[in-house]
Amino acid sequence: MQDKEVAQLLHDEALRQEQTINLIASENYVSDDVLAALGSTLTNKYAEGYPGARYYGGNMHTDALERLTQERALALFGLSADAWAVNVQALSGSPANLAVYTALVPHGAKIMGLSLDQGGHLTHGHKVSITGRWWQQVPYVLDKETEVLDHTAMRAVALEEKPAMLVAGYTAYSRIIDWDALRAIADEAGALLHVDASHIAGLIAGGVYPSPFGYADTVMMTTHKTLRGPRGALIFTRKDERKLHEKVNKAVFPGLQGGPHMNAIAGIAVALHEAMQPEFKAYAAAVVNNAQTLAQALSEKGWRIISGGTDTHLFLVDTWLNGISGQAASEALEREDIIVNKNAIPFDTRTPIDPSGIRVGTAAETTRGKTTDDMIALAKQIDQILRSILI
Ligand code: DSN
Repeated sequence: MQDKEVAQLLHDEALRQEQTINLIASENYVSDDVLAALGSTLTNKYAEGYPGARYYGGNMHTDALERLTQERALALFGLSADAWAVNVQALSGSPANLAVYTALVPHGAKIMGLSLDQGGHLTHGHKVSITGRWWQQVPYVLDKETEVLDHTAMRAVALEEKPAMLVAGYTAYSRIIDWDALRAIADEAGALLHVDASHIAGLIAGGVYPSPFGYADTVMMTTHKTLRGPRGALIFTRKDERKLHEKVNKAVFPGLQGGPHMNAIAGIAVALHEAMQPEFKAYAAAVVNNAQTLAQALSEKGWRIISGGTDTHLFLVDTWLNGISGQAASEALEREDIIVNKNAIPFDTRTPIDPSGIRVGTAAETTRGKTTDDMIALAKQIDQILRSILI
């Protein structure tokens, strides 16, 4: 690379990634093939529109690529093109959720989403997100005792508020979601069911987490978390007489975006192909096994795990119970090259900038070949680091 300054920064970041233990639940390491697709000449190409209907010439190869990506996305989740459509152009998760609401929820109508401090996401209608200004969030919360979804309370909120859309799928929730129960609540309230499967996408693809496709009207997922692709998003829409998929396509382009990032779409296609291989099933199972082992080992050392454990790639630790804020915990771990993020825990009494816990995820380290033995050693190391700042 001619640009020495940028080359140095790229080198430094590569080294940082190599030399640290990455427990950030939303990150992963892509393959060299995904990186090659991202760094390809496709970044030079404008492809506004959809395959066969572009606004620029020279799109014969991007048309084929986008169609291939769509076919792979449907195939990975066992969906037929008659029943489901998929849009592969959204730039990432937040714009993808925005596109779904823009398409399907009238301006000012109600979106029922899990509160941010309980494990939801900003774009599930939080007031600091545009989704909380253009639509009205009706929040739901977890059961205070068990720290899992409380379907009875959810149903009561849904029937009282009659939201236009129920949003399920979270950023800091470690348990199996009962899609059937959520579909029933949405139906009773007359709401659409939108699933944000960003965190669990790879687990669903790998067959270790229940699929929401039999229940949802729309499923959005980012491609760079457990799915292990480049940054991007897929929006799956049920195809029926409601024509939801046509509305979603129009919301993505021309509603919210111009030209799609075709190099990222190529990277997504590669990642989807990788996720169809038998090794990916083994990977997904190992991710969950590692998370469960790490959570159990930390619990045995006296750290409270929210909801008592995990069924996924992630879990929350209540560090404040042992006298350490989430900020102090994440800083202490980073000094020893273990990277996590501070995170609110359900019913947190502290602020989002210095909450009561940390979020821990195993997708990235499992990609690097870490085993359950490594998780037990890691729990010991984390425990020692955190206890060292107590004295
Ligand atoms: N930033 C993502 C996460 O860490 O979960 C969600 O947008």
